[in-house]
Amino acid sequence: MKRLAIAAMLVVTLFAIGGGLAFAQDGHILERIQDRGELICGVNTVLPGFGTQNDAGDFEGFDVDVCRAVAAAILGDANAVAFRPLTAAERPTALAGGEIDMLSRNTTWTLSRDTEWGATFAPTTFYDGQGIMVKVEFGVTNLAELAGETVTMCATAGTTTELNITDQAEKLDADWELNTFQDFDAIMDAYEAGACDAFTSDVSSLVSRKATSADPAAHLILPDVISKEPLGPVSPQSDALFADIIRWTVWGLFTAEEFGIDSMNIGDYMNSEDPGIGRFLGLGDNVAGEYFGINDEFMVDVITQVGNYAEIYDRNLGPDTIFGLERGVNALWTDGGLLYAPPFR
Ligand SMILES: N[C@@H](CCC(=O)N[C@@H](CS)C(=O)NCC(=O)O)C(=O)O
Repeated sequence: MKRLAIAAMLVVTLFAIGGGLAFAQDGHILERIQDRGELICGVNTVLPGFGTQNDAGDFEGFDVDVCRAVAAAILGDANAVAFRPLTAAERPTALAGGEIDMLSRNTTWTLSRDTEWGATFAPTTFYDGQGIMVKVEFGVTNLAELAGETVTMCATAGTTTELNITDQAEKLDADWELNTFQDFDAIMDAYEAGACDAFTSDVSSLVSRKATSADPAAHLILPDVISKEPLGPVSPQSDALFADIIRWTVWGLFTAEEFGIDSMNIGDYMNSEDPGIGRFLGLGDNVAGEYFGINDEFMVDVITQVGNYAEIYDRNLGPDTIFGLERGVNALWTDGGLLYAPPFR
């Protein structure tokens, strides 16, 4: 009798562990991407440098390339992506409703989003902060001066931007009226037309909008940064395996840069005798992608087709683009920045 009870308890325990493992892994999103032969990625289309659609209708930008990297990792094809344009406010429902597999759209990692959105945030791909832009003719050169003015401030609805600026106005006891818009283009139009004295957003997007405006020299981004905006890809919390794939693909982009492996020289590394590189690229007997149920050489596809982190950054945002963004804190940890990946082993 006693033995039977113990056996029953053992069965229940094993079942619970098995069930737990199955839940922790899941994999339904990976399966659906593999069946469909395409990754559905939610993106911005009005943020040059991060997410836009060019005249030929192709999507491009830093966040868009992160979608392509994940498609290359899973499907071996960086072009196997269906891009789904989303406004800021549409993000949580698109993610929760399964309309998209993942989101790569200048999205800030916060506690409430990590929980209430039912989301899993991948490692930060771009460390940003919130800034404020004014017209030079407005005559204000920093936040303290702006605090003394009566200001109509404009921001995108459904963003951390509107929450942070509300905090800031309260802290500074400033007479600022906040107008929010669903559409980012509408803010820029209102600001250009003089309906907004100041335009607040992530600094990277202010740089983007200033550089692509009719007269960039007419605008000033104030030197004050009022928040931390760690931006990165997001996937549904229900699928830890898929989240792991995104996570390790992002870390793979950092690691490739750290090893000095890029889309041009990767051929030189395909017979590397360095065990760390062999493991990273999944060469020979090394298991890499198999841990997730994808190709062992998944990082070879990512690097060959999309490049390493530095290539993605330089192509979309770097000194040779109109945005001319320095790497700053977005440099590798070995260069004094914040990008740091755990070991591929
Ligand atoms: N990083 C912030 C802001 C994201 C955001 O959507 N920002 C605006 C301005 S940078 C934007 O991209 N708007 C475009 C749109 O909503 O279509 C967040 O995650 O809430």
